[in-house]
Amino acid sequence: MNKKPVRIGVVGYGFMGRTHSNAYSQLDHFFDTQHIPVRQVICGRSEDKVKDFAQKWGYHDTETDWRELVKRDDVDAIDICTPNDSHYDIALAAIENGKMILCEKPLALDGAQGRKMVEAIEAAGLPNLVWYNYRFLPAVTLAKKIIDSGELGRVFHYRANFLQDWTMSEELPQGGAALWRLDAAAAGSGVTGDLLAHNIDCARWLNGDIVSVSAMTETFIKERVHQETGEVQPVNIDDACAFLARFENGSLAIFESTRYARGHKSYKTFEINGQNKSLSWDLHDLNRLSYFDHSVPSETRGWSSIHVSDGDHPYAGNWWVPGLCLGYEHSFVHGAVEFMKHLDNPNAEKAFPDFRHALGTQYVCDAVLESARTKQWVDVKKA
Ligand code: SOE
Repeated sequence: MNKKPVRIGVVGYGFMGRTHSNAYSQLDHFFDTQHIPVRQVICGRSEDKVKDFAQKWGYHDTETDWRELVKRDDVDAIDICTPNDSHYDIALAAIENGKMILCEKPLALDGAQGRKMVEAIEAAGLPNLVWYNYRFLPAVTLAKKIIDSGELGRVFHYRANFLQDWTMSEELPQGGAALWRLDAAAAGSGVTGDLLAHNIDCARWLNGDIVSVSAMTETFIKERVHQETGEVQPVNIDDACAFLARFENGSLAIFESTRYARGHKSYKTFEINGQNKSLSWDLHDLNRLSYFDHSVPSETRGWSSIHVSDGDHPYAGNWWVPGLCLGYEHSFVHGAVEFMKHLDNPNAEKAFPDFRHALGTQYVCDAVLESARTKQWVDVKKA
């Protein structure tokens, strides 16, 4: 097959720079898309680190300034893997230079920024994706297939958690490398934009739009030393957030996220309860989807556990032989695959969140934070 290279310029060589680079390096070995990613340029501020990264991950070239990267003629798409406060500026400059964009989640600091990004990229007609990766795990994609078939019947409930415990120490600084997620200026918000945004993306994909929310948030540790300035500064992120929500389809939801759930590293879950069937999933057992079918005779009825690793399960057949497991990193490969498939066939329905879908998620996050502030139910804007 005559492959069409998509030359990618990645901004950021941290955690996400690695997950995306790994995805680009694996894709063509396991999937047969016509478009294939090429690791063209890696961009980051430290010349030494960016050179090391390029060598390790097979990039053709390096840049130390994203403003130069977005202008390059040998780059077709910009992949934004930097802290949230830079997504807007990099995206707008990339759009001005006619580049496609793959942007880390959340789309922006807030809905106001996100809306401008959507308007600009749609006016330019450039393909775009936001890396909400968990929907590309085979078990989550299988849940989507089952829900879309209508088998669940009327949906009554949706519940989701994302629990961590890594910020419980008062000694942990905020801000700067690796800790920018604790600094509201860089992150926009705490667990709402960082963790609940993942759950909201999956929920809206699986169960439709969320129309209103009622939330509470808490900042347990009120001051921390800023890693860059050395000064003690107020902490302005939400350490924990829980909210109730109503979906457009009439179902009710409860979402919870925290970085203070001792013992939980990344416990991400969802459960959906329909009239006929229920499904539930959690990230710590990511290859399994739990399935309850009320039509089974009562003697043998119960929750069954589907190991989503067979040849005809989503994505699984492209990898190893049936029964062998996939992991976190594969979700990024699958996200990149869906983007390449979209370039192959732009008129087919997209299986990935684009900027507009991610704006809808951002609007839910904004409504959640507003509700926590005002102690009122808040209606969610339509993206
Ligand atoms: C935070 O700890 C974090 O790394 C998020 O930023 C990611 O989006 C999530 O997938 C895992 O947790």
